[in-house]
Amino acid sequence: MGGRGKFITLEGGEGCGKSTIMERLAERLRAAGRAVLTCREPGGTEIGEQIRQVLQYTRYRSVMCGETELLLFAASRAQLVREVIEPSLAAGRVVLCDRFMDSTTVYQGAGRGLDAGVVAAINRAAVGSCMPDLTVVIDLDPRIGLERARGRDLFDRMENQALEFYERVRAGYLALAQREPARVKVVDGAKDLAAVEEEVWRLVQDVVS
Ligand code: T5A
Repeated sequence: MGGRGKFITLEGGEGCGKSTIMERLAERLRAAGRAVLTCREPGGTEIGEQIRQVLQYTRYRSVMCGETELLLFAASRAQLVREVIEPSLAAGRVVLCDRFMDSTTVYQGAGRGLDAGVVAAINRAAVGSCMPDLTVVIDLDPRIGLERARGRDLFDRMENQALEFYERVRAGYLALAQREPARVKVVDGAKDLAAVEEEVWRLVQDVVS
């Protein structure tokens, strides 16, 4: 296939259904004849997976400052963009990414309260011109999301926060969608899985067709 591919990111709070929806989207796109690459953040490269370990590892949880956390997420992303995402887009693939720069805007900015201008500058340095063509935010009450995510292999650093933290994250995503309505679309994650999948599929089709 000729031409640059499309870059689609999935965002939302814990347990909103991003990973499940991403796998279903990938299957549907492949069935429609598209070459698809899926990836997740933090991680997705050997370096990124090592950074993920540092971010996730409980021993560091109490001592890691917000600035370190911000830079580690950005470092993982910088590597993923250059090593995986850009080459895949150049090869014409549809790239689906479970979390991307908006997670940093929302978790480190709105959630942790780091300076929005600093977070935006770090994000820009990490992604360069590699902006998503579409970002789908799966919006869900964090109490439902955390309940769904319970029992999974938890990403400990973030999942032991107080409920107010996740409320700020949710509000951060909704504010982002208001600021960038052309790129960022919100889907109601409280609907059943099939309904959420259909809604996201419609948005994706608008971008890939
Ligand atoms: N982070 C990440 C930052 O702080 N800054 C950053 O820059 C980045 C990139 C990542 C953590 O790191 C933080 C954010 C996170 O705290 P993670 O391990 O990747 O952690 O965890 P999450 O991305 O939060 O992934 P989760 O697995 O928790 O959530 P998903 O992927 O949204 O949910 P999913 O698909 O696994 O579904 C959870 C369960 O719910 C069911 C599924 O079947 C599954 O059992 N489900 C539904 N049930 C009913 N109705 C629906 N509509 C459902 N959708 C899914």
